[in-house]
Amino acid sequence: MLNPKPIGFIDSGVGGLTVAKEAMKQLPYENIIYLGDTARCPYGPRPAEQVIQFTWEMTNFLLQKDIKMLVIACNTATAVALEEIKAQLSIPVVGVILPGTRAALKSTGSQRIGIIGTQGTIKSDSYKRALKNKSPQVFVESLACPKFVPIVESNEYASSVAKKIVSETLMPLQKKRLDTLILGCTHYPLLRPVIQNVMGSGVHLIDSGAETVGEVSMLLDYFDIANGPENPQPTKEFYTTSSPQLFDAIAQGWLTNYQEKAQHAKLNSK
Ligand code: I24
Ligand code: DGL
Repeated sequence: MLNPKPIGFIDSGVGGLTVAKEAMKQLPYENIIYLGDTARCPYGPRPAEQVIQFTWEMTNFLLQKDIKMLVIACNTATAVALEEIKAQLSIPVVGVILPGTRAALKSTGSQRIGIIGTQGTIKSDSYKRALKNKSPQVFVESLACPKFVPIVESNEYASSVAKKIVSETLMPLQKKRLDTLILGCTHYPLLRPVIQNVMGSGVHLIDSGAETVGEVSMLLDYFDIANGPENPQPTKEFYTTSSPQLFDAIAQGWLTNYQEKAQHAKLNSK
């Protein structure tokens, strides 16, 4: 049974396009709707209550578009809102945290895993709990990196400034003898070369977003709702809560063959 309904992706802004890009690559026949709350980005420094509220507003917007599955492509939103949203929806809901922890546990030999993310993600302790829940003996070191999102968003992610900030920030992880580090934030794949350089080649980096699409693919098969080659030209819709032009500029720079025009979304705050 095919299901031509779209898969919905929500994120605090444009960072979730790293997840959407991976989805377009791994699932080329799926119809996609992406909503980024660019007007209120970043979520990382915000209190959990507020992030939960905003994530519900985005979820309700996409439910009105009749999606078949919801991907919470933002680590900060997943960390605080996934359980509650999953419990209340009747469609499958996927977050970016569990798939990354699974990949990390598979990768680690020494049982010493690091996790980096926004303040909200690290404060929630969601990654650490998920790791310990699956593998109680594993050693986990978490670190909030509040300067990383601003480096990416100021387009400096390949500069010497990035190199300096990343190496200073990751200092506390250097002596921890980690062999695996989870990139627990949508923006960090852009800093991957710099992070790899700072951590050294002995540390395996896990891109939580890329891992998530593997889980989406598995669930589409499990529920028998995947699309195949009979849908050769899947639809892509993009919504943003701020300027569609600015959104398009970033999407063009990041996605291959981005030809769409983003639309403005108005979310209902209670
Ligand atoms: N990257 C991100 N956010 C930005 C940015 C960026 N500006 C330059 N680059 N701005 O996230 C956020 C604020 N905007 C968003 C649009 O609406 C208005 C407010 C990371 C994106 C990851 C896909 C650098 C940059 C780019 C193109 C592609 C990738 C990239 F310009 F990192
Ligand atoms: N999307 C967020 C995350 O993955 C990063 C940007 C933000 O702080 O909103 O945690």
